Amino acid sequence: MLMKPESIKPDYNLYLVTDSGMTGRENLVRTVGEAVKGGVTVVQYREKTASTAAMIREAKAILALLKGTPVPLIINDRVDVALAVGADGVHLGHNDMDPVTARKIMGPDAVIGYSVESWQDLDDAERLDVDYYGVSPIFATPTKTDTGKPWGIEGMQKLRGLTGRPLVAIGGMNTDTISETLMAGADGVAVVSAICASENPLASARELHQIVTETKYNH
Ligand code: TZP
Ligand code: MG
Repeated sequence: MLMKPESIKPDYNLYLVTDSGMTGRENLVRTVGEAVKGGVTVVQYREKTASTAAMIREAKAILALLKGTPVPLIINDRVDVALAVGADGVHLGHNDMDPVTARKIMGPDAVIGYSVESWQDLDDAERLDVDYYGVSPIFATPTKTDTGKPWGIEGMQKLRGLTGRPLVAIGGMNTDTISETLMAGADGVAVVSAICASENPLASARELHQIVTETKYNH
């Protein structure tokens, strides 16, 4: 497996996953901009309803605002959209394009994330050339209800003992839960509603980022 140079390894600390249903389509790009100002370290564009044309337009607008920052843009599910806009990578689950094919298409420098929803997913993923795992879900969340059994804090601890790959926790991550999740071994936390449904995405991102850095570096 090719190792990426340090310079293109993302900082997974605070990972924003977009939801246009929460922000409103017209506020999506602005919300991402505020979240980046507030300290998010990765942006995943996750869009399940828009047309491909609209996705490409929106992803391009997000990429434009990330230009000049170290924050990478990851596209959920859609390798074609990632390539079309020149995004940094894709996030895939076991029903999406397989990571071997995605790697072939996107090349060695692309960031490929893989959702780990079960022990079987972990087993499969360990054999694959992927860059990080989305540990999904940590807690049950109204944002996504068609999930497997939540891993909980104990599941995160067990996963941490089994893999050296970066673990990004998703599902129910908010100001009350991120500390214990990081202390259980997560490298970063991914949030949807904690930022996309916030009245003040900048302030929410800032608060989450502060908790992440205090937990990871001052403990
Ligand atoms: N995948 C697993 S849980 C989830 C996704 C996209 C939603 C997480 O949303 P929230 O609002 O941060 O709990
Ligand atoms: Mg998917």
